[in-house]
Formats: sequence, C-alpha cells, structure tokens
Amino acid sequence: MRRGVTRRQVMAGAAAVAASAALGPQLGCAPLARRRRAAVAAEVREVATACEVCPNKCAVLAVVENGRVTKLNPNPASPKSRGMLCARGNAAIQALYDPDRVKGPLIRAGARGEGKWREVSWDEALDFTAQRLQEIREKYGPEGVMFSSTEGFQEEFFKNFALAFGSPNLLRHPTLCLASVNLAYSMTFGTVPSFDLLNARYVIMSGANRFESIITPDTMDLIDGTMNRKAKLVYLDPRFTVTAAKADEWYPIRPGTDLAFILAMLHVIIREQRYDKEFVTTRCLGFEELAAHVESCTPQWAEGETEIPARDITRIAREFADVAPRAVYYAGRRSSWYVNDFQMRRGQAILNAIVGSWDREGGVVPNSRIPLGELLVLPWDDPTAPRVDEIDSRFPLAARGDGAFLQARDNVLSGTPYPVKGWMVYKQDPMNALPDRGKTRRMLEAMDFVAVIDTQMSDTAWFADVVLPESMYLERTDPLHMLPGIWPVVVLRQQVVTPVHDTRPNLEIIQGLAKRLGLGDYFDYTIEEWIAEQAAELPVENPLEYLKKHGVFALEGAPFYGKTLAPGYRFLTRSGKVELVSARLAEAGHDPLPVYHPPTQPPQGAFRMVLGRKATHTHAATTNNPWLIEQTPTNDLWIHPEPAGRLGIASGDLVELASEVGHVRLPARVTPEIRPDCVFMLHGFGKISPWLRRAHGNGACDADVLVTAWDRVSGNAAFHETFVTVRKVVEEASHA
Ligand SMILES: Nc1nc2c(c(=O)[nH]1)N[C@H]1C(S)=C(S)[C@@H](COP(=O)(O)OP(=O)(O)OC[C@H]3O[C@@H](n4cnc5c(=O)[nH]c(N)nc54)[C@H](O)[C@@H]3O)O[C@H]1N2
Ligand SMILES: Nc1nc2c(c(=O)[nH]1)N[C@H]1C(S)=C(S)[C@@H](COP(=O)(O)OP(=O)(O)OC[C@H]3O[C@@H](n4cnc5c(=O)[nH]c(N)nc54)[C@H](O)[C@@H]3O)O[C@H]1N2
Ligand code: SF4
Ligand SMILES: [Mo]
Repeated sequence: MRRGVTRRQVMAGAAAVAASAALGPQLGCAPLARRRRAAVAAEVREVATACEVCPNKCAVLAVVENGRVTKLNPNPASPKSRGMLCARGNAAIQALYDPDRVKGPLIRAGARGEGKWREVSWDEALDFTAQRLQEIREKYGPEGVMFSSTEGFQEEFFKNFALAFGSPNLLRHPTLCLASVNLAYSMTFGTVPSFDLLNARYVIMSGANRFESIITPDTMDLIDGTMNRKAKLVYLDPRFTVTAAKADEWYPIRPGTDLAFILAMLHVIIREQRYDKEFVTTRCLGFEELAAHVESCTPQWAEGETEIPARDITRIAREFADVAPRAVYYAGRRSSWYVNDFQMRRGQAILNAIVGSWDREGGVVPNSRIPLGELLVLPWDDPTAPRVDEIDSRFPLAARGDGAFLQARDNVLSGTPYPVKGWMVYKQDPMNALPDRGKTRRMLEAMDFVAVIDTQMSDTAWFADVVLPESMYLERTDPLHMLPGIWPVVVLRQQVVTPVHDTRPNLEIIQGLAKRLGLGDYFDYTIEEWIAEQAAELPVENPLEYLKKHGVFALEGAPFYGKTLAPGYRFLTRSGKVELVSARLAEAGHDPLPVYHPPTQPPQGAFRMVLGRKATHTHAATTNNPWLIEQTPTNDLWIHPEPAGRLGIASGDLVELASEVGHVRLPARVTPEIRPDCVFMLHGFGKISPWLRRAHGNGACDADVLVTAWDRVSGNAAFHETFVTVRKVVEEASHA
C-alpha cells in the first residue's frame, strides 16, 4: 500500500494537521509549527478501509503520516457511499486518539458499578472470563449464558462463539431496531428490498428522517432528488425535522396513525382503478380481500385519525399511483415504533405492490448480492435448550437468530423458563439501547457474571465484571463484508495503524476464550485465511490485491432491475406470490391483512415521547467524541409553545420529564417544530460512565424514561408507546 506522495495527499494531511492543532494540546496533538515541519518530511500513505461508526460502512481512504492517522477521506469507488464520508465518519479519528479509551483489559475490583478496576494482562482477563463462563455452564448449562451483540464486521465471530459454546440465547440489535420492517417485507415479498431513491420521482416517507438519519446511498440520492427537483417528497412526521424542511409537503401526522393514511391511499387507488392491473393479476395473492378490507377506509375517515386533510390524502394517492412505478412508499429503517408497527409496514409494502413499483427502476427493488466464499470450519452441534425469550411460542414468525430482547430481559428477571446468570455483550450498550434503564440495571445486577467487549467504557461496561477492549476499526483487519442493495458492494476493512493501546480484534479475543474453554478447534484460523477464502471467488483478477488497493469491489453493468419479473418467478413466500393477504399470519394468530388499531393516547396533561437521530451522532456511541459534541454538545427537550406556555416553561428552563418507569432533567427547547401532544429528546446523552469524561452527566438519557412495549408480531421494541409528564424545575436555569 505504500505509494509516492501525491500533492492531494499532502494537502489532505496538512488540512488535518491544521484542524487537529486547533483543538489544542488536550488531545495530545503536537504544536502546529512542529507538526508542519514534520509534514514536509513525513512518510504519507493512504489506506483503503471501511468506516465503523454506524451501520453504513462507508468506504474510507485513511491518510497516515509517520504511523499516525491524520485525515479520513471518502473513497469515491463505492457505489453505496458515493464519495460521502459524514461528520461522524470524519470524527472517528478523534475516537482513535481519545485519551478516554479503555487502554487494556480490566477486571472489576470493587462492587458492581463502583468503578474500581484492576488493570490486568490479556492472559489474566481471558483466564478469568473463561473460568466464569465455565462455572455457569456447569451449574446452569450453556443456555445459562446470554450473548448479545450489534451488527459489525467482527460480530460473526461472536455469534459463532455463542453457538460453539452451546447457548441458543443470542440477542441481536434488529429487535431494538428494524425487525418489524424486515418481517413485514419478508411476509409480503419474501425478501427485504431497497428503495431506488436515485431514480424515483415520487417518495413518501413516514418518519424516516433521511437527511439526519443517514443511510447510504438513500440519503445522498434523496438530497440529489429533492434539491435538484427530480423527485417529489411527501414527508409525515410529528416533528419538523431537516427532512421535513427539505420536503415538498410535510404533514405533522398524529403519531401512530400512519396505517390509517396508507389504508386510505389504498382505498382511493383501488376505487379509482389506478393500480397496476397486470402486476396485481399475475403476481399478487388476495387482491379481492384487500379491496373489501379497505372499502370503508375513506380519506374522510383517515383525516379523523391522522389529522391530514382528506383532500390531500386523495390527491397524494392519485399522484403516487400515477407516477408509479417510479414511486415509493419508503420503509425507513426504523421510523414509528408502536405495538402495531408490523402491520403499518405491511400496509406500506402492499401499497408499493399494487401500484406496480416492485422491481422496477425508481421503485422498490429486491437486493442484489455478490456471493462470497466461506472458510469451512468445524461444525458445532445445535443448542439443545429452547430460547429464553420463548420466541417459538410468543413470536413464531420472528427471526430466530435475532431473538426478542425485551421478552428475554423480562424472562431473565423472572427466571423463566430457566435461570440465565451470565451475559456477554459485544459492540452494544444495552444500558442505553434498551428502554427502561432501571430494568436493564436490575438484569445486570441479577447476573453472576457480565463481560463486555467494547472500544470504550460504555455504561454497560461500567457495570461489567470484565471489560475486554477491542481494537478500534482503524486498528484491525475485519472479515470481508458484502453490503447487499440495488448496487451491492464488497468492502474490505483493512488495518490502517497498529493499535494505540493494549487492545485486540474480536477474533483474537474469541480465540483466547475458545482455547480456554476447549472450543479452540472451532476457531483455528487467522483473519487472513478467513478473508482469502471469502475473496477467492470474486470475479476479478487477484481479488484480495484488488480489494487492498481499492477498498471495495462493485459489480459493473449488472441487471439491476426486473430479475423477479421473469415469467414463472416464484417469490419466496408460501404461495410463491406477493402476499397481500397472508395465511401464515392468520395461522400465527395475527391479522392476515393490515388492520388499523388507533394508538393508545397519552392521559390528560401527558405527552407522547418520540425519538430520532441527528446527523452528528450515532446512538449512544459518539457523545464523547470532541468534534461531534462541538457540533451537538448536549440534548434538550423539544416542547411546543402551546403546552410550554400552559406549564410556564421557557427555552432554557430546566424541566423534569417523568414516565411510569423513571424521570430525567434537561433544559427545554420551546419550538413549534413539534406537535403539541409530543415531546422529543435526542438519544445517547446522560452517560453514567465517568470514564467518558465529556459525556458523563451531560444531558439526559432517554432510556431512563422509555417504557417496555413491543410490536405484537415481531417482538421489536416499541419505544413510542411512552407517555411522559413535564414540569419546570427551576426558573431560568442557565442551560440556554
Ligand atoms: N446520523 C445518524 N444516522 C443514523 C443513525 C444514527 O445513530 N445517527 N442510526 C442508523 C440506524 S441504526 C437507524 S435504525 C436509522 C434510523 O433512521 P429512521 O428510520 O429514519 O428513524 P429515526 O431517525 O429514528 O426517525 C424517526 C422519526 O420518526 C418520527 N416519528 C415518530 N412517531 C411517528 C409516527 O407515528 N409517524 C411518523 N410518520 N413519524 C413518526 C420521529 O419524530 C423521528 O423524526 O438511522 C441510521 N442512521
Ligand atoms: N433509548 C433508545 N434506545 C434505542 C434507540 C433509541 O433511539 N433510543 N435506537 C435503537 C436502534 S435503531 C438501534 S440500531 C440500537 C443501537 O444500539 P447499540 O448497538 O447499543 O448502539 P451504539 O450506541 O451505536 O453502540 C453500542 C456500543 O458499541 C461500541 N462500539 C463501537 N464500535 C465498536 C467496535 O468496533 N467494537 C466494539 N467491540 N464495540 C464498538 C460503542 O462504544 C458503544 O458502546 O439501539 C436501539 N435502542
Ligand atoms: S454514514 Fe457516516 S458514520 Fe455511518 S458509515 Fe458512513 S461515514 Fe461512517
Ligand atoms: Mo437501528
């Protein structure tokens, strides 16, 4: 990867030097003059890798000067990130050199959560962890250990470790995120598709705040489409988000009523015969039932539910159907989080189907994939115990491998159906990511042993017995990853610099544990062997060399659209058709067609709490990053002027927000950019862990007040079923 120094690289390096020098000595940067002199003689190289600050995994070109990362640039070779590296991606450099990082393995020395730690060697940390896991396995069986993790390129090894250990209890982040979306699209089309926002001419979005909640390439395509007036954007959100600001039409919909809007659109499109008759006749199952089902769902009825004027619903339905197939009702990754979420997503999928947007340019397109090779490893036996979340009986249609996290937490706390006493966490911060932090804390306390693999001292790590610090993404090589999509891509995350501290990649942590537990044979390979096997079949000469040089491999000129429109194609549903009506749902005790249930309303004087993202932070992971907190220093409570006036609250006042499970305090932001019946706060603040010095005690944590509720079909967390009261704490607190 060594190359000559180009002018562009020197310029990029110099810019980064200037930027980091401006942040001063507290970040450990050399003074400007000395760094400038160094830059002249520096050995500068550029390493292609992939960002790990959020699920998008954008392609990165890291500039390294004398062994130090000085700048992260976008890699335009990726059709997925399209030459974009967002603020968070740029700021990853600050996480790498953050003095608050965990610098080596730690074993708890005092009481849980007391914050007394013993710095230990990797051998001692791994011996200790393996021994504790073994004790639990002997006493309670392997199912006595629960494993939980969030997506990431090294998650694979963690999942395999759980399976080799013999525990069925793996809980993955989709049940806190997009499980209801995935399930609804799978039940309708047999697959989870992408949305061709690059070529769409009409886009409807329910709360998917794409200008702030970044998803690649959707965000860039939507910016292009709306700013260049190629596409019309209709946006529904109780908040006036950045996406609302850029939309052609924004409706502050009454929360939890999107399905009523969708059913009314179906009503208009079917009544006026604006659907794609050919597609419906040849590909879909249950159109007659659907037509009967939506017959009473008039725009007038929907207006009463959604507060969107009936004439607008009618007009939008007509426009949408007439522009189709270049029209999409965008799924969002996770937009409205209610107990009827799955049926709302089904409604969207069905709407996309009947206007014939399926698998057409500008429409809803099944993902393409690039097959990767697999290293053959010794197979382990399937776990014998049933899952602790009782998913088979409670959520029989949900994805087995992801589980139902909130049900699992309840069951662990009540010891049902058996005791779970150990918990291993990988790249996840359940103390922030699960609603009702008090309950998560009680689950932590109920455990005999908790091990956390993280890159920093997260709030969950703070309550663990052992913290195993993983090397940050710039310090490690990960397995190849294929990102499916309309334009699928294979990305290589290769090591950019040697680890700054005594940290290890997850694979090596897992191998250390596996060896000690007699499971070493299952992990008897190196990351290089793993990758070589994955790359072997890629249709390019010297695939690994190619990837090391370019960072990404993309298919050129593939047939992007229409593969499922070939005559005789069988959709991966039970009937082989697009299922507008689903017998499987009926058999599982759910509505076979999407039935609208009006959402529970907040009691008199209370508000519904809604959540969302901001472009400058990822969940709870970045609120200690100096560059990002410079952009968004803290969180506050959005409240509409009308209720604020009633409660005597002005912007900057300290308010207390209380739900049935907890309360938090934070400054108010009085703004008309939210409905009067809702309040909003940004996720990821109010950190407990004092090791995160900039985040600790800064702002409030949403998980303290969120209540436990889940979508009926998928078990996916339903965060927006939380009602809160708000009161002013002190006059004119100086937080403004
Ligand atoms: N910058 C940034 N980007 C990210 C992430 C991040 O942390 N930071 N995280 C990534 C991940 S994991 C995810 S899941 C996605 C999430 O991305 P999205 O799917 O876009 O979801 P949110 O940003 O959570 O936005 C939810 C929006 O729905 C609105 N809303 C609430 N209730 C309703 C309702 O009943 N109806 C309608 N129509 N709207 C409602 C809320 O006000 C909020 O604006 O973002 C991804 N991208
Ligand atoms: N209260 C509340 N809960 C939520 C949400 C919300 O808005 N509010 N959103 C939900 C959604 S959509 C999602 S996707 C989930 C996300 O939930 P999480 O996955 O828990 O979210 P993060 O905060 O992004 O990351 C968790 C941890 O991963 C660590 N980490 C980052 N990179 C690495 C790495 O390379 N290796 C290792 N080992 N660790 C790493 C971070 O330091 C952080 O502590 O939360 C869900 N839960
Ligand atoms: S969207 Fe930003 S944080 Fe997410 S992978 Fe891309 S650059 Fe990184
Ligand atoms: Mo998510």
